Amino acid sequence: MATERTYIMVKPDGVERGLVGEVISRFEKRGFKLLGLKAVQPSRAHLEEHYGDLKTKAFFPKLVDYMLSGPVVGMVWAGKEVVKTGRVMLGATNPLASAPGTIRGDYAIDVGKNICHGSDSVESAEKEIALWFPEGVCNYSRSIDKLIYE
Ligand code: RTP
Repeated sequence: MATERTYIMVKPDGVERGLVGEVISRFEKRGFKLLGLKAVQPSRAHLEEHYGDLKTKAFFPKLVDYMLSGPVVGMVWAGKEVVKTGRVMLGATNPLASAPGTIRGDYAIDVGKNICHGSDSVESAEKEIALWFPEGVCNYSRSIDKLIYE
């Protein structure tokens, strides 16, 4: 059975605020497996492709400018239902609607500075992984999985 993967990205505000370790730590401690990790300063064209579905939204130019304001840290995590669970761990898009205990609910206030991104479906996760990690990511087995999965 193929393991589900998701693309999680700490946005420029999260990087500058020193929250990269916090985001990694939460996914690690939950039991998900890290397959890829890198800091990048993406181009405008790259971001416009990543957020292609949002091109017609009024906030699109502001979103791209915000994402261009500094480096981002992209990561690929794997595990059971990691796409859906990853979104739950991030919290609602608008931080003020995010539950305490989620990343956005604990660390953010405004929607335009919401710290992190998480793929919203298995299909978009695979597209985003191909876009952000064209060189590919790791694949390995872990002995600790027997302590995490029944
Ligand atoms: P993401 O892709 O970053 O995980 O966010 P999402 O699916 O929860 O939300 P989406 O609707 O795809 O929006 C992408 C990002 O655009 C910014 N945004 N600004 N009204 C606004 O000003 C507004 N709405 C959304 C946020 O940074 C959001 O994460």
